[in-house]
Amino acid sequence: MPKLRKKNWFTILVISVPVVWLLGFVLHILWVSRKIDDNLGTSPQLRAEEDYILDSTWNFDTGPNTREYHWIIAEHELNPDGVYRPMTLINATFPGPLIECSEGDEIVVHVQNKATNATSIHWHGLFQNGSNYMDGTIGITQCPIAPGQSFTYRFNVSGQTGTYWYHSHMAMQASDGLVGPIVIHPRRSEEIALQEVRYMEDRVVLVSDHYYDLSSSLLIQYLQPGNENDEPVPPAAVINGRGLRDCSDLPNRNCSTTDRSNALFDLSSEHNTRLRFINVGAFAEFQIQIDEHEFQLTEVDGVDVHPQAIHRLNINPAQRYSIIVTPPTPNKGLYWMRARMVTHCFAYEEPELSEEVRGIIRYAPTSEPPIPQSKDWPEVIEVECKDLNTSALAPVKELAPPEKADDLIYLRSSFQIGDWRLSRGFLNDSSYRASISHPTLSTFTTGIQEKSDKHLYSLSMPYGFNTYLFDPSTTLVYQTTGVRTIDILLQNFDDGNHPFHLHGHTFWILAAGHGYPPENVRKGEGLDLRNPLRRDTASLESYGWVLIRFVADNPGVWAFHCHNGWHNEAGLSMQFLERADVLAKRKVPEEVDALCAVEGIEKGAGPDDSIWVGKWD
Ligand SMILES: *[C@@H]1O[C@H](CO)[C@@H](O)[C@H](O)[C@H]1NC(C)=O
Ligand SMILES: *[C@@H]1O[C@H](CO)[C@@H](O)[C@H](O)[C@H]1NC(C)=O
Ligand SMILES: *[C@@H]1O[C@H](CO)[C@@H](O)[C@H](O)[C@H]1NC(C)=O
Ligand SMILES: *[C@@H]1O[C@H](CO)[C@@H](O)[C@H](O)[C@H]1NC(C)=O
Ligand SMILES: *[C@@H]1O[C@H](CO)[C@@H](O)[C@H](O)[C@H]1NC(C)=O
Ligand SMILES: *[C@@H]1O[C@H](CO)[C@@H](O)[C@H](O)[C@H]1NC(C)=O
Ligand SMILES: *[C@@H]1O[C@H](CO)[C@@H](O)[C@H](O)[C@H]1NC(C)=O
Ligand SMILES: [Cu+2]
Repeated sequence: MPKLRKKNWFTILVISVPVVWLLGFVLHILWVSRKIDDNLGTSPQLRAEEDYILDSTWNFDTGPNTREYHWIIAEHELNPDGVYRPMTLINATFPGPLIECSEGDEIVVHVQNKATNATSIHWHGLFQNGSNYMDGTIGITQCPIAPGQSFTYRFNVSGQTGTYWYHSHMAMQASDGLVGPIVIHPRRSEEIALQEVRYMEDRVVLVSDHYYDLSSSLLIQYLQPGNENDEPVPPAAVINGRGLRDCSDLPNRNCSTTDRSNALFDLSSEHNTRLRFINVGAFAEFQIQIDEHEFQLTEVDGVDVHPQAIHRLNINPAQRYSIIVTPPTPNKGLYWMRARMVTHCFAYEEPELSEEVRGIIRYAPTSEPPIPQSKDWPEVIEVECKDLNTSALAPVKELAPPEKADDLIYLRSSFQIGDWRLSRGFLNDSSYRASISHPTLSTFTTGIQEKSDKHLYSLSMPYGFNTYLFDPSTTLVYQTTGVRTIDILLQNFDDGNHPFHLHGHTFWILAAGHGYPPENVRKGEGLDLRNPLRRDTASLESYGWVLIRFVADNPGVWAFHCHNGWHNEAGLSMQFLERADVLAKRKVPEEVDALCAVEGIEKGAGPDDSIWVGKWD
């Protein structure tokens, strides 16, 4: 080996210093940028206004397309209205991303659960015809997605258009932030026919009650002995995930409103805008107004209706309404949108309560912070738990229900205080408890395919409650064979307002009232069947009743439940197992069944009654 001369050493040194320095610099930059990336991935944020504006260049007439999404579900601390609270979010953003698609499209959502509790996503209002196992309903169509697990929802959207949403169907997890909008576009020509007031811009507006504590801790308090159905009162509300609390009102909370503001809607001052309201909250009914604006109501739960001019919109949890807003003349530029919770239905005085949340409608950009000087509509605030009067709303696409129902199911909805002073929700004598590891769908299909026990179910039995496979005291399952038309007459024996939702269908609202249903209603006679309103979530008012009709033609198991999260968890839920003959021949895909075998699926489930009373057998 030749000996290095001194000069060479010197050269190496001179060259290597800047090289090492440069290398270090590059490594440093890489490290910093990786850190920034990590932060972008995990530091939670509020959804940007533009994310909820529908695509103005949407091509209505192509397709079908596949819309594919990757969602990471994880826990974060976020302060949507100033108050920090633990939340469970999709991709660290509140509320969840918009799914915008056309009728006929295939939706693929890869869900990766990085949270500490199990989850599931339900696609509210979607028919899932042929894909019942993608309905996302714990205890009914699937087992939860355990922490650390992934699951892919894959289904086609067909036979429906309009405004829908998605949410977790695991206990009350939706209320911790797992909610988001879905919009299904029809063909252009159909859209023009169905929406009778033209508009140029199109947006979604999510309204929601907003709690400061985790739903799991509120739920355990609500269900504990001695609580007579005192639903937790939400201290606040948000519009598109935003609110603005005065932190000095909340000395016991970690609150900061730096970078927080009311939801801001920059609307065109020339053209009409469609606003698709969705109540994604757990409990509160909202009354929505825009100062000095009248608007046209044009859609109810995905069903386009002839325009109705109103200036106040009442919306219950899970319901959707589209309104068309026309810019006023003269135009003041700035107006308040007010979303008020109907506090009459609240069980107690909540010291932290701020019942109204506001958004800002802005017609022209301003340099100053936008503070509207607009005036509220003058009438008094609602004093009863009453829904919007929908009897004047008529669907554009006329569809008369079958003239007579094959079956009438009359059910009494009530809260009863039973043993151990536990207050629970009942449909007649049944109070639902989700069987986390044995969803109805697989219990039925595997039961039928593995055992040929004739008594297991009776396919020759055209209809009735399946009390052979399911204990009706906790799992009330109405089973049908073939296609049947079913009337449900629900009567409310308490003072709450219950937005009842049927999965997999829209139903007709045939009649509604208060007190005892009249004889003709009980017999299903003398009803106006000429084009009654159809929707998927109907209000059962305080001491009221409602008669709905639907055609049980969608093979699967479909939940029918109160969409008030607290009431659903207290047991106000039953199921329809439709077309048992068709379903018996179908298999639940392996990847859906496989969810049940994973450890941790019960994490985050509502409390079992046995935690208070102990187990007796
Ligand atoms: C969510 O995050 C994943 C992983 O970073 C990414 O692939 C996906 O595009 C994000 N989705 C949305 C809707 O932001
Ligand atoms: C969706 O539609 C496509 C094309 O019609 C079909 O091949 C596929 O099986 C459907 N998927 C489901 C889940 O029904
Ligand atoms: C408030 O919450 C934020 C976010 O979790 C945290 O960074 C901050 O330290 C908290 N402040 C107080 C006073 O607890
Ligand atoms: C609802 O509206 C209909 C038609 O506009 C009207 O006949 C009816 O009296 C209203 N019902 C209530 C309870 O106000
Ligand atoms: C529910 O209870 C009412 C009152 O006892 C009864 O008339 C009705 O038939 C019951 N419904 C069912 C489906 O059993
Ligand atoms: C579901 O599909 C079946 C068979 O194609 C059809 O008869 C039925 O009307 C559909 N039901 C719904 C709710 O989409
Ligand atoms: C997870 O579920 C458990 C049990 O219900 C509950 O105590 C805990 O607070 C939940 N965690 C989150 C982040 O929701
Ligand atoms: Cu209810």
